[in-house]
Amino acid sequence: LPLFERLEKRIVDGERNGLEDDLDAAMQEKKPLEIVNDNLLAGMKVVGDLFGSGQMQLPFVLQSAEVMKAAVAHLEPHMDKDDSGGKGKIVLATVKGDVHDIGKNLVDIILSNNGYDVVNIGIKQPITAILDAAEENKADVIGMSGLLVKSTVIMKENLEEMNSRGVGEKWPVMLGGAALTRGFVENDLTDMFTGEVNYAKDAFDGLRLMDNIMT
Ligand code: B1M
Repeated sequence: LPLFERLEKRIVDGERNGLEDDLDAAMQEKKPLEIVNDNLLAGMKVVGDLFGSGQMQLPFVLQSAEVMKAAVAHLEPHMDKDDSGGKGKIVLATVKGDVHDIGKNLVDIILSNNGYDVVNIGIKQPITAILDAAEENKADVIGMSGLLVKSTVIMKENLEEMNSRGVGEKWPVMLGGAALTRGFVENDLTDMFTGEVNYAKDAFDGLRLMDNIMT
């Protein structure tokens, strides 16, 4: 297979052997982020479709996720960076009950590489932990990720909790993840939340939103 198709297939097959060599060769032709967007995410999409239609079992999805993570970790040091920091601080978490973190970690990379301070507190985080981290780190923004349909319900509950604690206006909230839609955020969450809630379609949309919020 040609190099870029092979890279996509590596994600689908969960094949790590020789991954770094292929990535190094790919970086001769494309920027690391283009490789992530064009090839690696394309592979993850195939994995999601195969899993969703019952043609792939969970342990293989996990292997694909591991290869995806290894690939991003190998590319990350080569990405263009604005290391200045200080443009603003965001606490990032995957919400309670949800283990998916590849997307959240990509958001972390994109924001960190573009001058934001990111406090990434990990997966399965209850709102109490998210708010504690925002308070302790004097965050400007709270970011929540979730990929399960039930995580969209959790996000709504989290905003309700922020309302009831009276901290809705303290932190603008950014939400993302495959189960969310702009419609859900704009129709179901904007009015019930006392503060500002934004939907980010992908990591670059997240960066654009952060730039808007912080200026
Ligand atoms: Co799971 N899983 N999974 N999974 N998994 C999905 C989400 C699913 C859609 C697959 C499917 O059925 N087609 C489905 C959810 C269905 C639903 O809720 N209706 C599903 C399921 C069912 C499950 C389990 C329940 C399976 C089981 O146990 N029976 C289980 C859940 C466990 C739990 O959470 N409690 C489970 C487990 C797993 C693995 C552990 C095997 C693995 C995750 C590994 C990991 O993340 N460390 C996994 C994977 C890999 C997937 C799919 C295949 C791929 C997800 C991914 O990484 N995509 C996924 C299929 C899919 O999404 N269509 C699936 C790539 C990633 C870059 O995209 O995260 O969307 P994404 O992030 C994007 C944007 O959404 C956005 O930017 C990113 C980059 O552009 N974004 C943000 C994300 N967060 C953001 C936050 C922001 C801003 C933007 O600001 C804060």
